[in-house]
Amino acid sequence: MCDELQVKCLLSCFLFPISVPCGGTFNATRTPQSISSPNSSDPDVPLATCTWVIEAPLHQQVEITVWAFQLHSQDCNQNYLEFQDPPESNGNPGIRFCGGNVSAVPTFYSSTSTAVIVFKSEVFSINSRVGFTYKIADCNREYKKAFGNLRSPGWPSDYASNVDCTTVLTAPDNHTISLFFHSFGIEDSSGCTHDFLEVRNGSESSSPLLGTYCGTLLPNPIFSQSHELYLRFKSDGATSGRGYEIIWTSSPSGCGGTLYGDSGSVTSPGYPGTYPNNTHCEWAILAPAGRPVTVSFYFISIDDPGECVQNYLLLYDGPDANSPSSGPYCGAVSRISF
Ligand SMILES: [Ca+2]
Repeated sequence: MCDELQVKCLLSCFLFPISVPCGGTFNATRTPQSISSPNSSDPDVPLATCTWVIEAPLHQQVEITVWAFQLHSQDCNQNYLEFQDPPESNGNPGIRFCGGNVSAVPTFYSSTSTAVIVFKSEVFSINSRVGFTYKIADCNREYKKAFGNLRSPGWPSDYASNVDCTTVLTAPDNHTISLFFHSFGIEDSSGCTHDFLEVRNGSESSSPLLGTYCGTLLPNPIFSQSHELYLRFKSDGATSGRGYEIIWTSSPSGCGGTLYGDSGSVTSPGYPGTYPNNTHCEWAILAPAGRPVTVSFYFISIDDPGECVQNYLLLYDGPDANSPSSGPYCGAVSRISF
């Protein structure tokens, strides 16, 4: 039998070292709320992981802004901050940061109404910590990454009246951006004066206009001339639509890049115009783990002398060009599936 003092000692001696209280599930609101990792000066506190699950209401997304980030070790396997985006990241690694440069961690927006933040560190101390704010994301956003998906506010529900949303895409410096419309339905009006999506080549409302879109016809893809694109979506007080779903990617070679998500679209550069000579595009299609990818072509027109040696399309069933391939394809074909 042990007395009360011994029980307390057993609890504090055995429970504290194996569990630093951190993580949990939190509901995002419109007001930003702050969370930071625990701070323990006890050198016996072992390797631990904090997992925060942040939930927004249905059809809303979570915005995470990191304001403190430090790791005492450069070992990125054991010390990192990771944003996960379930269910899209189901099984796939999330976006991971290590080292501890807070300015290198861009604002994170979840794709669905749930965001997961994982902080793994060999110790928790003032030299190894993370602090962030979370809230329901509003529709003004700046994405600093190489690829992603854009959906109109409220998607897959119809967009609301009187919204005015600005999105800036910033890809890595030497990249150009490809923007593919996958679904589109914005109230049609002459000159798109009621509701519209406008796209500009640059990061400002004054950057050169690439197009203003409304109606239900899928707009042609957009290929930027810089690593930045500016989008503004505006609706008036009456008549809504289902909005839009856009897949975007970027690469240093003018075409190609990573395409990520449940479904999407891709075209050759300049489509529906002809592709330029000496075009070489490589796309990587990345789906949530355990989900086989189906690729369907509704239009192929590749001009070649006949053997598909000079001009062709090849598909690789795997992560790189060492994977089993299908093709080469050339000529004119419509509606084939893999
Ligand atoms: Ca309208």
